[in-house]
Amino acid sequence: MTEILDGLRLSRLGDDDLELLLLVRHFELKLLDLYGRGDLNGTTHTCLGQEYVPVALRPLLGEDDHVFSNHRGHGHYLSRFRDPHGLLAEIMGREGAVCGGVGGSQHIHRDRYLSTGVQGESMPVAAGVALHLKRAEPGAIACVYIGDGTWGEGAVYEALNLAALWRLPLLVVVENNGIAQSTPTTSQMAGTVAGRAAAFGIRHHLVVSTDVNDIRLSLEPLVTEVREGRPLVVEFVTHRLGPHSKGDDVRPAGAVQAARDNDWYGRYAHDHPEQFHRLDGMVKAQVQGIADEVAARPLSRREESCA
Ligand SMILES: Cc1ncc(C[n+]2csc(CCOP(=O)(O)OP(=O)(O)O)c2C)c(N)n1
Ligand SMILES: [Mg+2]
Repeated sequence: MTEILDGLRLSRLGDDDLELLLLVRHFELKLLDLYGRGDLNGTTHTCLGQEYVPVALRPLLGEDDHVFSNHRGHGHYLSRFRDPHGLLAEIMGREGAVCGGVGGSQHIHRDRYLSTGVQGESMPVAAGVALHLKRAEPGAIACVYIGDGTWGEGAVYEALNLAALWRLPLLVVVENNGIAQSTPTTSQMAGTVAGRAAAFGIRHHLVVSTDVNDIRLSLEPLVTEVREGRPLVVEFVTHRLGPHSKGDDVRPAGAVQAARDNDWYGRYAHDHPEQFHRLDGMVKAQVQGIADEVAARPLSRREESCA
C-alpha cells in the first residue's frame, strides 16, 4: 500500500470537484446502509471506487450532450445534475423523485440523460441519438457508459459499426472494473476492448490513472474530436470497491484488497489531508441530512413521472 501511495500521488483538486467525489461516495455508502437496514426495496448497484470516472468527465460534457448510463449509474447522474435529493427520492419512492419513483435506481430519464439496467441496450440508442445530433445539432455528442461485461452483447458491435461508418459523435466510456457480476473479465472476454474498437477503425484511449486533473487533460482534445464526428472508445481500468449489488461479493480477498489499495478515497486523504478532512465530514453529514429528510417525505405518486 505504501509503495502505491508513494508512487502515485494524486494532484490537488478544487473543492468543488472533491465535494462531488465525496458526495457520490457517501451517497453510495448511505444506500448500502439503508438497504442493510431493510429501509429500501428492489436492488441497487453502487459505483464505489469508480466515482472519479464521471467526475473527471463532468466539465467535458455540456448541457447539449446526451448521456446514456447503465445499471451502475448513480455517479453518472450526480455528476450531471448534483441532485442527491431527487435521486434518493427516486430510489426510496418519495415525493420529489426524478421519475415519480417508477424508475428506481436503474431507470432514470431527465432532460438529456437516460439510464437503463439492460446491458448494451443504450449503445444502439446512443448511436441513433448521435446520428440525430450530427444532423440537427452539430457539435453535440452522445456519451454512453458501459462495463467490460457488456462487451458480450451483440448490440454493442452493431452500434460501433454504424458509429464508424457514419462518423458519429459517439463517446463510449468503458468502466473496465475487471469483473461482470461474479465473472472475471479474463474468463469472458477474448482479446481486448482496444482490439475490438480497432476492428471497426474506432480510436481507443486507455486510462489507468485515477487522477481527475490528469484524466481531464488527456481527454479534452479527444472529446473535442468526437464533436467533429470521430467516435471514440475510452477505457478506464478501474476497480469495483463494493459488491456487485448488495452483499453479493464473491471475489477472492486479494481482488478486494487490490480495489482498496487503488481507491482514490484513501489515497486522496493521504495526499491532501487538510482539504480532505475539511470536506469529508461535512459531505457525509449532508448526505445523512438528505437521507433523513427524504425518508420523512410522503410516498411518490406515479403521475409525477419523468422529466
Ligand atoms: C441484457 C442483460 N443481461 C444480464 C443482465 C444482468 N446483469 C446486470 S449487471 C451485469 C454485469 C455487468 O457487468 P459489467 O458490464 O462489467 O458492469 P459492472 O457491473 O461491472 O459495472 C449483469 C450480468 C442485465 N442487466 N442485462
Ligand atoms: Mg465490469
